[in-house]
Amino acid sequence: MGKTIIISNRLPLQINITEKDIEVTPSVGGLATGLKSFHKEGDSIWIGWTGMPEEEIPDDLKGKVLEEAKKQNCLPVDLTSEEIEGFYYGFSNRTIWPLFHYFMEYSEFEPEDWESYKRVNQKYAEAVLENLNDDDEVWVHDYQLLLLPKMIRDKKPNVTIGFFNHIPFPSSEVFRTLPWREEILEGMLGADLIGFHTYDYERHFLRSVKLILRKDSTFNEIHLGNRIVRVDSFPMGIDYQKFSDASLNQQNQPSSENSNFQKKLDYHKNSTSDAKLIISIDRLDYTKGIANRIRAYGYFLEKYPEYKEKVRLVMLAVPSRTNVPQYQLLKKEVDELVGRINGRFATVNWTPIWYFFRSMPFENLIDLYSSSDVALITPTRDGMNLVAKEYIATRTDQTGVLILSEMAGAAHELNEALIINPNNFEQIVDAIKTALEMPKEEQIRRNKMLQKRLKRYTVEKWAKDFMNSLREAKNRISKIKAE
Ligand code: GDG
Repeated sequence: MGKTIIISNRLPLQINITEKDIEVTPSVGGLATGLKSFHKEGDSIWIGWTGMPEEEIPDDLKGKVLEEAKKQNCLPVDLTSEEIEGFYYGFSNRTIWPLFHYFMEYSEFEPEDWESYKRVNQKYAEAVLENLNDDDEVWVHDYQLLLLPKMIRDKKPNVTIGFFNHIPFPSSEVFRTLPWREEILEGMLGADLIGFHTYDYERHFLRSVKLILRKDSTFNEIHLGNRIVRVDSFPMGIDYQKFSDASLNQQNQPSSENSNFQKKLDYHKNSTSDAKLIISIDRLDYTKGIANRIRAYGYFLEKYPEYKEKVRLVMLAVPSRTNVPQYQLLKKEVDELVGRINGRFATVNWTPIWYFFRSMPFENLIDLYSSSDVALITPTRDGMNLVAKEYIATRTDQTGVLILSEMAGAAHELNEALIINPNNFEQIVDAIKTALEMPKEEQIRRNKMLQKRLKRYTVEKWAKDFMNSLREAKNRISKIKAE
């Protein structure tokens, strides 16, 4: 067996150009955090974009970028500003992302963006084909590269290809509105195995294939002439040990980080008040339900005034896709909402919301997870949501309460959390109260079960399961062909 080639839009590293040199930092986001552990251990190369427009990398630093990427077994695909606009901000994030998260009114159908999406998928395909041996296995990731499996298959009919979709696959009634729906489905069907986080996404996909391509499936398999495509669900886990170890280490040695954030958190921890901490962590994205979460928190303070000065919401919103108008509008809305609630409820000794619009070092994230009493996670749609799982893993003393939206893929596995409908304010408000008042024994009882499950189904197991299923699917096809 050869190597595994992982392909995703972004590499797990981010290149920034400083004065006359380059700076390499890890990239933030669910896919990168999750797959990094798999990549580190195995014999794999990772193909993707560095996050910098090609024109902005000076010629004399191009070699250095390649060299730095290679140190981490990564191969950069260069994208021009024009490609980033059409393929990434355009078709990926103004068409597919909103549509697949049921924000149909945000979804734009621009033929030029579609053309760019096809061209850039072809560019990734060429990068793969240049590095591909016949016995290699190819693992394509996510909604930016839906056409890639077929593009590779057309050139290498026998190669093993897996595809995993990290975001929801919407109901066929939503998916069918896409003008390029046939090409997208055919692109995905170039894989031998197509994986989703949940059974629902898998059913939606199979139903779309039946409705749009008129292809039936039997026992999750679609027969396409001389090929069979298997479709299955693989709920992504986390590197459990990494999060629980980091949390234990943090508790033993106070952080030396002297950031504004750290000072604030230390202040909160050391303050004599018994104020409880609720955390909220996401990329600033309209699918994460951030604005409604703040509104619900405001409503909570109004409905239960006895909680004034007794609770604090620490909100970390990581900047994301800042070129897309909806994200700019959301930023404005969140700024205003935070201002309004702080303006209305704050006292001399107390600010109800601490809001950070930036990304934070891993250690701060761990500190935030482990020093809070409640995690409030209320996406209106979310493929999985790893933050919910990471929160549970850092609770080494098994206290803490997770409030989680039923619209997150993770809700299917985390039944012991307080599960809410993110559109039901009253329910969120009551869940906040229940969480703040939950007896320690009950918190421990719930978290014990959650931790047991998350410890067992880690990201490593997820990747192994996917790859084993891919091999099984491929072997079965070869056997059928031989018979
Ligand atoms: C997509 C899907 C699916 C966040 N802020 C910081 C930071 N993070 C890390 C978290 C976590 C990751 O980013 C976020 O993952 P999520 O899963 O919550 O969300 P998306 O980025 O939307 O991911 C999602 C995922 O793909 C995987 O398939 O679950 O549904 O939308 O790991 O820890 N990390 C650091 N600083 C931060 O400020 N270091």
